[in-house]
Amino acid sequence: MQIKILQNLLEANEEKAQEVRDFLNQKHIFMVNLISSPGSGKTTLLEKTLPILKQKFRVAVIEGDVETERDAKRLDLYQVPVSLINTKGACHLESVSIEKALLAFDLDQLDLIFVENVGNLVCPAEFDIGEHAKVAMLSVPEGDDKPLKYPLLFQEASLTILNKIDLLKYTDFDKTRFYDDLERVNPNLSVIELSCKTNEGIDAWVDWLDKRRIASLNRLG
Ligand SMILES: Nc1nc2c(ncn2[C@@H]2O[C@H](COP(=O)(O)OP(=O)(O)O)[C@@H](O)[C@H]2O)c(=O)[nH]1
Ligand SMILES: [Mg+2]
Repeated sequence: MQIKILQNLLEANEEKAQEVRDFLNQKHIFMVNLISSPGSGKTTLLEKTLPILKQKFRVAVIEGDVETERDAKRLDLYQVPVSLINTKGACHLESVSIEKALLAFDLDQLDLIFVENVGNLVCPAEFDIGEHAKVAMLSVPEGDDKPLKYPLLFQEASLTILNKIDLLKYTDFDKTRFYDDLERVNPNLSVIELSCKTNEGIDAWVDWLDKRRIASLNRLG
């Protein structure tokens, strides 16, 4: 019985997610779902990239947080539209809340939307929110074993960002093991090594977004 209910929930979420994606496609908006553990650097990455991206695209952010407006306030400083979803305990965002959050934006004035999902490597991987790409972020201090421990996220993602590479020299993070495990979980996954501290990898990330957005628009014809 419980299994059936969960299945119905997932199906309803996927239906709504497809509606959200169709709607975004009509508006030619590319949406990225940024997923990681709490503290990996999602908000910091947005703080680093918004000033660059704002020069090329009309950008907005949907900020998912269990509680507080803290991250939304951090991003508000960059003068882009920010829509906050407080999940009040839920460990992920769902497509129905994304649909509501989109109402806060003038969608005829946007090219790109980032969703900062709730910090968690498990639940957000299971829920399609109508995004065009999931980006899995992992930071060096979390350890190199995460792709094998949380395979679904790395299978669902179009890109992995390995953040905080400035800390590599202070940890026993084994890059060889990390890449070997990632290859086992998803051999097609691209990886960008990045540091929000030194800015290494930021250009590659902006470039990836640019190319991926164009590819998504071209698919629409
Ligand atoms: N050393 C280092 N610290 C980072 C880097 N990126 C983020 N941080 C720090 O990690 C902490 C958590 O970052 P935050 O963006 O709030 O993580 P979030 O919970 O994923 O949004 C903050 O103290 C950041 O300054 C990085 O590349 N290197
Ligand atoms: Mg954050």
